[in-house]
Amino acid sequence: MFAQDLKVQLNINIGEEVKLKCRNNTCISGNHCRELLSNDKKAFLKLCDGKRQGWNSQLKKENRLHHCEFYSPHPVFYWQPMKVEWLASDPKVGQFIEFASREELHALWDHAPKAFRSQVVGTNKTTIKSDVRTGTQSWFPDNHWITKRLSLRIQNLINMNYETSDDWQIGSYGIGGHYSVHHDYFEKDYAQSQWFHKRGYHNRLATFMIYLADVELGGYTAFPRMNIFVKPVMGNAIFWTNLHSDGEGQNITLHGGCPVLLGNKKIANKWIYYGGQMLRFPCLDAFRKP
Ligand SMILES: O=C(O)CCC(=O)C(=O)O
Repeated sequence: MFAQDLKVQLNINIGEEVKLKCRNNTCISGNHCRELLSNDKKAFLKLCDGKRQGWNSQLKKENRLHHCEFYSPHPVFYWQPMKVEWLASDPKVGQFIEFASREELHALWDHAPKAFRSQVVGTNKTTIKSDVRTGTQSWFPDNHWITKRLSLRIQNLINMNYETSDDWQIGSYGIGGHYSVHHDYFEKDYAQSQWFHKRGYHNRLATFMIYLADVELGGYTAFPRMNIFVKPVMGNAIFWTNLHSDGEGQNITLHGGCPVLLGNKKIANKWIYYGGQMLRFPCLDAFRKP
């Protein structure tokens, strides 16, 4: 079965809901309010079926990057380099293979707060009910050995300070569960009115997402404006940057979670903020070239 068929059968309205959140192009709901081009919706669903579009002038040339390497950007990876598949360079998108062990994934899932709520989006301090996301989630702070351990690994891997980050967001989707296309960064007006901006966090610079389980069918993470889809594989993680070096949102990072066709999708998200990275990235463009 393809994502398109499931969309019809389960009456999933991927992408449409996002429009409802915009009134006269004015944002009324955080980051989930960009007008979607029908091309984005089409490309998203195609990627959800595991098919890429042909490369065209709309898709940035430099994003055709694709290569794999053993990556040891910090001495902790000296004996065991991380396997990485680079998918795009600007913004940087990479998939880390076997980022976490099964024991660590079970620990993260088992110790996460169980107060799962359905259909909510936001940060750990601001949560709003939404119809663009059909799944459950909870927030898990960095005060537990497992969250601290994984956050430190991320910090060493992508050279970003995790002290200015959201708590871990642990999410799960059943059959038909999906997350319509959206950006992880917040619209300027919304960001500026929020606690994280006032504390100097600014906006979400990077997303680091771990897949906690395999999904039998569907559930890809798809980026329609970069022609990228990633299959959820237990223990793997994806990482991308959401902002330009001046802190403006990278609109080509539009992405979403495709409908799960068979199985259960479990993910853990860590969003790292722009504020707090200045000592690591005096000029935020200075990402290591793969
Ligand atoms: O489920 C996915 O693959 C994407 C999730 C996502 O985009 C998010 O949680 O912000």
